[in-house]
Amino acid sequence: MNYFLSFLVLFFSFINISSAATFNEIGDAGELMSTAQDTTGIGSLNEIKGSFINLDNSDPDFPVSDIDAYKINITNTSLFSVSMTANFVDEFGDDDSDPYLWLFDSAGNLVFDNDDTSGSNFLPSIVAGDLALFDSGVYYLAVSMWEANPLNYYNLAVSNLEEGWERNGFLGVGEYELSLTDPEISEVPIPAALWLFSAGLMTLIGARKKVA
Ligand SMILES: [Ca+2]
Ligand SMILES: [Ca+2]
Ligand SMILES: [Ca+2]
Repeated sequence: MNYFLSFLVLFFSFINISSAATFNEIGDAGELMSTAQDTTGIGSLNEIKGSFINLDNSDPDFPVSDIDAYKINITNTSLFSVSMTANFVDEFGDDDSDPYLWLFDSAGNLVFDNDDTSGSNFLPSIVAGDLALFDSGVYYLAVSMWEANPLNYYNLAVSNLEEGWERNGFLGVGEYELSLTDPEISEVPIPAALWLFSAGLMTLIGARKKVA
């Protein structure tokens, strides 16, 4: 590995470790714990970009709205917050930007949900402090349309992400963005990053010694 290459490795491994990142939905994210998309990468995650599609076009009277789940790692629950922007239309082309946010713990159990930020803002949010009483670690963040609820939402039982959802037929199709504070990107391949960083550093030191 020459001096320039080792510098590049060092530079990019450092950039990867330190920079904030956007995760883009890959195809269509699943809606269960087992099919949620891992927000893989290195660094802190500050944005998730995705889209809602009509999952079943076969009967125009019964569109099936999208639900997307993402695996995230929250390092400081008291700082954690989410705000959402969305531009959804229903099956008639009318605005239907009324999504819902759900947060499930590492076992898939529902711990927090929000429909609307306010009476006039139908976009959901999680505000810093909402999760202050919860432990840091792996969570699943899911977005759905209003009134698509995880099973057992209206029962006394705790809803679990792996058990599925019930929908009421409201359709939203379009792009959305989730702006996050705090979460690290989950499933971080730290050993690989550290290896690259160390390899770059050692080569750099070796190159400097040779020069000296
Ligand atoms: Ca989707
Ligand atoms: Ca989906
Ligand atoms: Ca809403």
